[in-house]
Amino acid sequence: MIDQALFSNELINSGIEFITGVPDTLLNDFCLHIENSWPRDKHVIAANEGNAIGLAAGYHLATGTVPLVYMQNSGIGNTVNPILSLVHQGVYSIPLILLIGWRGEPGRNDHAQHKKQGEITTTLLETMDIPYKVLTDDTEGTIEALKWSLDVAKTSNSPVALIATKGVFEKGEKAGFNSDDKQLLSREEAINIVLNSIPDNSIVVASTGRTTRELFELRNSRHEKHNRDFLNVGSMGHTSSIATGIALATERKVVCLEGDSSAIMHMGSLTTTGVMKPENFMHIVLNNGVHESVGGQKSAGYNANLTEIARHSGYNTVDKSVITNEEITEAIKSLETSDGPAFIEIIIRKGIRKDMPPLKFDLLYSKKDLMSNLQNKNSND
Ligand SMILES: Cc1ncc(C[n+]2csc(CCOP(=O)(O)OP(=O)(O)O)c2C)c(N)n1
Repeated sequence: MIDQALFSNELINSGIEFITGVPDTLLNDFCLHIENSWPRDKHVIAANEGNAIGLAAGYHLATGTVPLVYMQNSGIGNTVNPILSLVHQGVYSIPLILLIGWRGEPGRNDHAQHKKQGEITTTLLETMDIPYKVLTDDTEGTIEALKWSLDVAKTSNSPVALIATKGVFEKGEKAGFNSDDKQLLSREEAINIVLNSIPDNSIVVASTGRTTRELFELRNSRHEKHNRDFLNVGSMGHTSSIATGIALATERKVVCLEGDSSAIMHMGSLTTTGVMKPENFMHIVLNNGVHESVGGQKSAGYNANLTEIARHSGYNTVDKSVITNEEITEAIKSLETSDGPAFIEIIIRKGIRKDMPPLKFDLLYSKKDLMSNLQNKNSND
């Protein structure tokens, strides 16, 4: 693994003065190092990867320097529009360095949601006319590739990518629970309380990362079936849209359980749900203020009043975020019969249970199981 301070110095010495992006597991240590060492106005953790391209383009317009945008390859999709219609050579021709974590790299075992994206990562870049180099665990090679990328970005006035394979920027160690937050519930405790408080046959849609993993484990430990859950293991930022789509087509209660970064990634969808007003829909955001599942980098969740945003988008709320078992139970009860969609923000503590097993399940089987449950009007599951 490269020394992050050395890499950061190389960036500064090469004239890169602005970094933005969405954190990724494979870039975990790089993201944390930059978060802790770069000035607050020179490193921005963006809501989504397209947001990061826009910020970087703006910074370039104001300074003429070449910004760096980091992301997991699953975020390339979010950048396609601003890359092709803003920074591409045929449009405003803006030089950027893209640092991309390569999940699902061919030949490496990874989860289903990363496989296709991993397979076509380089093809996608080629299709968008973005030259790239693949970084391996070799410090000298990485520094050389950085120099190459800057030269090419500057001479071509367009984006260039560095693709990081596993082990180049990743420490692999995850933070445990922070003892300062002891008065707050863990995500797992909060999910358990939600499951205790909603009707048994509610459909639960959970967001990518720890939330899906913990919901799955809780169903096992509670001896409950999985056929009422949709685990949105990929497609970050679209969980509440999936849940709203289900809610519009069923009379059952539909509960979306979502991390704050996931809710923020495409937060415009709140306004769509607010317009459609499904009365059987409850959106619960588990706000720890960080991107826990990829290393604990800050998210805007610590700064935003999600309850107010939801209220003004057309949701019914309890007017404030909730923290304790009693507050969560009370909030769910008071929004049980609601004349529109309901929204609850639970403030939870940072940190993860380190002995949580990896999520292993058959995606197609679980989809069929959920669909037959949803389409069986007599089902009590
Ligand atoms: C489009 C996209 N960008 C980035 C990622 C990588 N990623 C997976 S989980 C996650 C953080 C999720 O944070 P949050 O929703 O707050 O839940 P937490 O992990 O904190 O419980 C990120 C950035 C992704 N899967 N998809």
